Parts: sequence; C-alpha cells; structure tokens
Amino acid sequence: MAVKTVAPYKIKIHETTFMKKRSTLVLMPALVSFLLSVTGSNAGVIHTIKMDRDFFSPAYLEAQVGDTVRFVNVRGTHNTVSISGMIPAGVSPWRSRLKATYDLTLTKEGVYGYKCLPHFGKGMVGLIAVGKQYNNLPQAKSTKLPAKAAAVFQKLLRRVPQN
Ligand SMILES: [Cu+2]
Repeated sequence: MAVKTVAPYKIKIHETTFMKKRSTLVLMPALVSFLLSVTGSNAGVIHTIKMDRDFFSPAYLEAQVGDTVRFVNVRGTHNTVSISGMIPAGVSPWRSRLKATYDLTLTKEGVYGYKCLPHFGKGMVGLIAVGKQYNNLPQAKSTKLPAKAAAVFQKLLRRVPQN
C-alpha cells in the first residue's frame, strides 16, 4: 500500500520539472528576438516589389532603415532606377539590369522615388517611405517629371505620413 502512494507522487514531481524546462526552451527564441528588436541589431525585413505590366506592385511601400527591397520582374521587361532629386542625401543612385531581380538595401531615412526606364513615360514609378523623418520630401515633391509619372507620384506622395 505504501509503495503505491509514493510512486504516483514521484512521477508528478518529474513531470513538473520536465514541463518547466520545456517552457524555458520554448520561450528562448521569443526572448532573443525581443532583445534584438530593443537593441535594434536585427538584420531587417525583406520586402518584395513586383515589376508587372507597366506598374510596380506595391507602388507605395513603408519600410525601415536596414530593410531590403527586392524588385522581382514578373511580367514584361522592366527595371528599377532611382530618380534624381527623389532619394535621400547620401544614398547612391541605383539602376538595375532589365528583367533582373534587384535588392536595394535601405540605408537612410526619407523617401525613395524610382522609375522603370522603359515605362517611365507610361507612369511606371514607385515610392518607398523609410523610417519616420522624411527630410527630402519637399525636394521630392518639387521634382519635375513627365506628366503621367507626375500624376502617379501625386497620389503616392499623399500616402507618406505627415510629421
Ligand atoms: Cu516597366
């Protein structure tokens, strides 16, 4: 009789210890990613922008410094080219090869205006708003562009959060 009462009690203790260890293991990755987000040392997110028939999708994107924008040609022949006067100070102009996938790493806060070279006249342009401070927004708004591109940018620029 005595053995029977002791045995289930022992098993109970073992289970509790095991459960505690398990929950610590489960929580570890969440704790690590939380600490990384607080210290800001995470590698950043990859956003995909599709280059489709005469348009970028999404044409307007919000992202953070350290993120990467991956341009992928899904239909037709396109590229991504920075527009002079529409990227933050200190950001190198870029120009991708036609039909090629292109990764753009976002290094500064501000707005990034870009175009597809073959379809610029058709208004194939896009805008990325990075961070929270858009110091180059007034300059981007006053950049002279072909009529269709200007019309598209008027809509895209309106989506940038006001500070
Ligand atoms: Cu294009």
